[in-house]
Amino acid sequence: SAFEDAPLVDVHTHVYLPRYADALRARKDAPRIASLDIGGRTEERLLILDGEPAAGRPVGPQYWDREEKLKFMRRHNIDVSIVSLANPWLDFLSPDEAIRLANDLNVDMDAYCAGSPIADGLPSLRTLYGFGVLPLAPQVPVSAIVDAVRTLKNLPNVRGVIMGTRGVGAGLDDNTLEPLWEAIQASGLVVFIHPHYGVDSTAFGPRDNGHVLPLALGFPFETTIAASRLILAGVLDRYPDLKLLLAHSGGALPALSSRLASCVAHDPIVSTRLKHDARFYLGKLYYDAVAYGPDELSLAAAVVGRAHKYSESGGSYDAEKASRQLLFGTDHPFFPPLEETQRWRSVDENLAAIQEAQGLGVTAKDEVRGRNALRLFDLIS
Ligand code: 5CU
Repeated sequence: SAFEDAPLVDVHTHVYLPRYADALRARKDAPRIASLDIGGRTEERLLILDGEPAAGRPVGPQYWDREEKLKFMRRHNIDVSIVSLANPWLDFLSPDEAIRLANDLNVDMDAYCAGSPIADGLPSLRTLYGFGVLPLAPQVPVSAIVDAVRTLKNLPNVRGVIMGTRGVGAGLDDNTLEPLWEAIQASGLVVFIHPHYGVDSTAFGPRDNGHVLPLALGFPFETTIAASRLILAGVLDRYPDLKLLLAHSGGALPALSSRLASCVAHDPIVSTRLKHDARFYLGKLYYDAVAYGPDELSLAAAVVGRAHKYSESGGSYDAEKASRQLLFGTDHPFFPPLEETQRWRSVDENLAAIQEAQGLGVTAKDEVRGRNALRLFDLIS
């Protein structure tokens, strides 16, 4: 696509860097990449989710090979991708392993991006930038995690960090993580908050529904809970310049924000804790546009645009803000089409959602497709 007109930037696109794929291959328990006998042929299979069928899912070069990522981008006219390590990151490692592997993977991610071609039409940009990872695993001292944040400053192609929702075991609202939020805010790095565990799978019952319920509902509910806990802990009051990007358009948070605010207002323990109405904080967050439908994306835009009304000092609906904090994403290489097609249905659904969303003008849609990301990741001013 012509970059000057409407760049297309993918902020939700994953890789299992080769070093990480090797770490998964070396494991006997999930999360792992296993070589299994599938119908008489040995195939590599990905086993990462709780309660995953024993045969897992096919995994191949599209998960680790940079050329495959670039091919996918060319096929869908994506100009720039901000690539992140896929789940479950380093959650399952010992503290020493997590610290060592985070450091190595961040260097790998910088090199993975540095080796990518210049973006078509804008010679100052590469096609690939990356999110780093932090050694967020049980028992890792917060000082080591803060050190990892500082080290990212030396990696010019790393523009943010991806993290799950467990922190060092007690979630992202754990008081222990306070110095981490301070360091991340000071660094200006974007934090991509992404699910992995879903919710208690017994809630989904015994029927075999494949991966539908954990991915369609479990993943977004996990993100909804993590973001709500951050709000309720006052993290966004103490660190108002944090740039938090929520996966899958914030899950159910936009739909539940007024209920959340009302529950806060009616709760004797929490009602005086926050500086603002809970809905205000939704306007401080960024959301990928991985919603798969225009009505769901419109809802997120409307809630973000209205958030300012709920500031302590009041405000009005801000149509420009409504679009400013949404950013196109694909979730590649997950959600591949079941049959070989030129374009991926999951990509086209997310592009159509932006195109058809209510309340966003033509310029705003172009911002969501790419310019918001270029600004957020400090790639243009
Ligand atoms: O399909 C899946 O399992 C996933 C996953 O694990 N991570 C992700 O980002 N999207 C889909």
